[in-house]
Amino acid sequence: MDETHVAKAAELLRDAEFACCLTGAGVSAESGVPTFRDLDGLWQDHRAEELVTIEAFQADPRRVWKFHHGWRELIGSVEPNPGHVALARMEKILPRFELITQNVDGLHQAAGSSGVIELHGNIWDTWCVNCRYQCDAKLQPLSDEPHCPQCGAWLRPGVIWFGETLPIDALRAAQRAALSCDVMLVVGTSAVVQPAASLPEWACQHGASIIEVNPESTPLSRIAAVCLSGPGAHVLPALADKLSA
Ligand code: BV8
Ligand code: ZN
Repeated sequence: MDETHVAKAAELLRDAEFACCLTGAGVSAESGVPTFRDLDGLWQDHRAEELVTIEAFQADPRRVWKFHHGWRELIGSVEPNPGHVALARMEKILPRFELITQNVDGLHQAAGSSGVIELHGNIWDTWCVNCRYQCDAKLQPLSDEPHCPQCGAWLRPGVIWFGETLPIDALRAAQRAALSCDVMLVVGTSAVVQPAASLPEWACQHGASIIEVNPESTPLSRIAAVCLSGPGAHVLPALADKLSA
């Protein structure tokens, strides 16, 4: 991690009236949550389209629930890492800081971030496919093949599957932030999944500086004012330390 790049990123964030942050699966990697597309990613032995789509659920709800129960069990056993904690610190250090995540693991909230904009839902939410029944699987453990206590239909995980539109309030809030921020910190995303991946482009087109935190380069690297090449759990605490110095 290049110290001059960290210093430049800290200066951009310090000078910003409004900074926002977009995170992807990479920010949770050091917590032990596999990323989607990296070599040990969840989808290497599954095709995403087979598991995280409404069609897959309608075709075989048991198989999709098996995947999501495993996903919940794994996420339930991990803790936020220093990268999540550093982002929660930035919310307190900077005048205005909004966090947008593609992740469904709830680890930003567990680390103390507030007002987190969850673009793809949350793995602990559970909805009925037929009526308005909802529940929080953290508070109310579910059977392997959960059905609605009110109408008997299947329950589903409260995550946004491929081919499903994002929660309109979350998407609007994220788009508003992208169009009005001075700086966007982009952490741990391969910038493949739309419409989330367009947010940094929108921010850049509206004059914001992009800071990318990722051990690899991505399609966003070309528009980044600063690329901090390294894991979020090391880079983000260094950045937060610089900001609070
Ligand atoms: C939509 C919830 C309108 C599930 C997820 C055909 C039909 C239908 C739609 C499409 C289509 N073709 C394209 C689309 C659009 C589609 C899409 O974008 N597809 C992609 C694959 C091309 N999008 C959608 O369907 C969205 N809805 O468009 O609605 C619509 C409706 C109908 C028809 C058309 C359009 C819905 C997308 C939401 C899908 N749900 N998650 C679940 O989680 O179980 S997406 C899933 O991918 C996760 O949320 C994840 O966060 C997200 C993005 O991935 P990343 O976070 O970037 O993770 P990834 O593994 O890819 O990268 C990790 C990065 O971290 C890497 O860069 C790595 O280098 C880095 N890293 C690794 N270690 C570290 C690190 N960085 C920092 N520190 C480290 N230690
Ligand atoms: Zn119901």
